[in-house]
Amino acid sequence: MVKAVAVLAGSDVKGTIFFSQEGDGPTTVTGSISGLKPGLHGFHVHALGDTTNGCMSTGPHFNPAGKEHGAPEDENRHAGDLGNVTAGEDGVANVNITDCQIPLTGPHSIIGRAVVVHADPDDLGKGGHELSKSTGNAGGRVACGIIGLQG
Ligand SMILES: *[C@@H]1O[C@H](CO)[C@@H](O)[C@H](O)[C@H]1NC(C)=O
Ligand SMILES: CC(=O)N[C@H]1CO[C@H](CO)[C@@H](O)[C@@H]1O
Ligand SMILES: [Cu+2]
Ligand SMILES: [Zn+2]
Repeated sequence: MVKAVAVLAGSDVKGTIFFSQEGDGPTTVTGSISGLKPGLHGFHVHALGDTTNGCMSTGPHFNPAGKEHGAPEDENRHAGDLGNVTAGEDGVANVNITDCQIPLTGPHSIIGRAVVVHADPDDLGKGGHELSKSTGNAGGRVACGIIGLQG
């Protein structure tokens, strides 16, 4: 079992996201994020674990296969496309996602990359906006954290 964690930090938004993967199986993503506006928020793995310029320097969605932006269940999606998380009226989103494209080992490992939560919903590539096919038009990056190995 390989485990990893990302501590999300933003000006109002905070959270902790845990990752675990057994062998070559899917990766489970759990945790919670607080301080969000109620509703849907785009939630992705971005390519770089670089926060020298805050969440802006984490690069685009992690996309080792060179695909378009999409929904987690789509064939044509970035590996980092985890859809959105839903915050309740209290601003808290509980995360519980299982995904096969974000391994914690091997050439496409997400260790050292970043988790980003956005201000707005991810349209999952279907919004018809010029940004739909690259970012899901999910708006600003309200918090991010670098994915690091956990013992
Ligand atoms: C996540 O969801 C699965 C399947 O619904 C459930 O078995 C598991 O307990 C949940 N984990 C957390 C941390 O909520
Ligand atoms: C409205 C919408 O886009 N909902 C999606 C948010 O993300 C979750 C997790 O991927 C999907 O299940 C929803 O369909
Ligand atoms: Cu993103
Ligand atoms: Zn994407």
